[in-house]
Amino acid sequence: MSQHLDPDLRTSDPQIASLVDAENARQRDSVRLIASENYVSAAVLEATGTVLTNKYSEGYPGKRYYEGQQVIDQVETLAIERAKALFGVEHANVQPYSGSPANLAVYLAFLAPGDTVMGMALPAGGHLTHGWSVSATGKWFRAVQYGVRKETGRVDMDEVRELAQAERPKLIFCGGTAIPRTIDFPAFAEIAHEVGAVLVADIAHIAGLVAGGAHPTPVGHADVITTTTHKTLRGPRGAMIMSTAEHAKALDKAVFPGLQGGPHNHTTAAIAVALQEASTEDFRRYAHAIVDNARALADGLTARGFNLVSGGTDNHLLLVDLENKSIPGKQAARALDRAGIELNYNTVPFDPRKPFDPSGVRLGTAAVTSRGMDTGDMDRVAGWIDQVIDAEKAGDDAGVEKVAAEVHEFARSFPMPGLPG
Ligand code: DSN
Repeated sequence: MSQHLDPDLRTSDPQIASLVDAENARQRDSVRLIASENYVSAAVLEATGTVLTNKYSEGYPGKRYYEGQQVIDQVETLAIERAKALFGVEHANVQPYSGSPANLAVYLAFLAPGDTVMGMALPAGGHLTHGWSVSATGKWFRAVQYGVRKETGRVDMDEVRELAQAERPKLIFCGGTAIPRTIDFPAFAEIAHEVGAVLVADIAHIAGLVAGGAHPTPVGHADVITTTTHKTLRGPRGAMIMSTAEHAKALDKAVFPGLQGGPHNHTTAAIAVALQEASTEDFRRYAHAIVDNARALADGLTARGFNLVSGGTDNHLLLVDLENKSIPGKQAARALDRAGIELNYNTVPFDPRKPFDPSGVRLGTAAVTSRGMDTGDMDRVAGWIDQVIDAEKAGDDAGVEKVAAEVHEFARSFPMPGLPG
């Protein structure tokens, strides 16, 4: 196709171009507190939008099923080596399309249908793929689930041990999607070894904190580590599986040809870029700032009468039980979105309400920290959250709109990674 027949996006598809512009502006003008989201750097964004998307490369570096891998092999090898160096692991597979396929590949590597898996229950903070009933992992495997203590909101390691000893799972998952506290990897490893299970640490949410030294590492404790690359790690949407050398072959075979076809090479390149960024001193400071911001937001909300599951946070994530505020999570989340404060409604442990209309909201500080917001800003955000919820309860739309105007002006004053200017 010659150049004049190959127009840019704005010329070729103005509708999509203007929607991309609108999303740029929306992300720039809001306070984004969704705990699993972030802003990638301009370099990560650029690597994602490259001609590497044109290439098929089923297989692994040096052993592919298509020719023309002179460049792709180098890209994937760089990503693998950077993952190994950053996390200090013996093996890394950078091909999983996202977190769920990464976890499914682990099942394929170690379990046969009907085998027992143990994971944290979804309503307690686990992930669908840790054996929750509606997921393939809960339908095709025999899943047993642990939770948190009602009084503390923290994982009950006694329950984990008792369940593991009674049910003898082959695979134990630790980690999840709504855990505001440090994961005790050595304690999980001890239990897994007692019952002869493979321990999988799903660090999707905290990978950036682990890389930056702001959360203890599972390396040396977990046999297998899975993670997405786009949450606190600040990479493109993708995933990785890391392990000891012992499990390398089984995991690689499970990803390809077991579960997936060709890897998304443009994503692999962007993962490599993100891993290099995550190995810098700047990133270490960023990881610690995420936790400082989460603590400041927790303090600001607690001071305004909000009830935090487990009483606070050790990481990037806060789970707020709104029952004492007499507003359901979904109504609160929607009102906050109208005010430019973006988060998600979320089940809280022992939630009396249904998952589609639960009692809580989940917040995280990775994205706002990427914008350069600090602990003082977090107190301001806590104040706005309080005002919006009061206004929403009073049916005061003007009150919500007043906060929206302040939030948009505030958000716009911080540069947005990935956007020029
Ligand atoms: N959807 C992700 C999250 O928000 O935590 C988990 O898959």
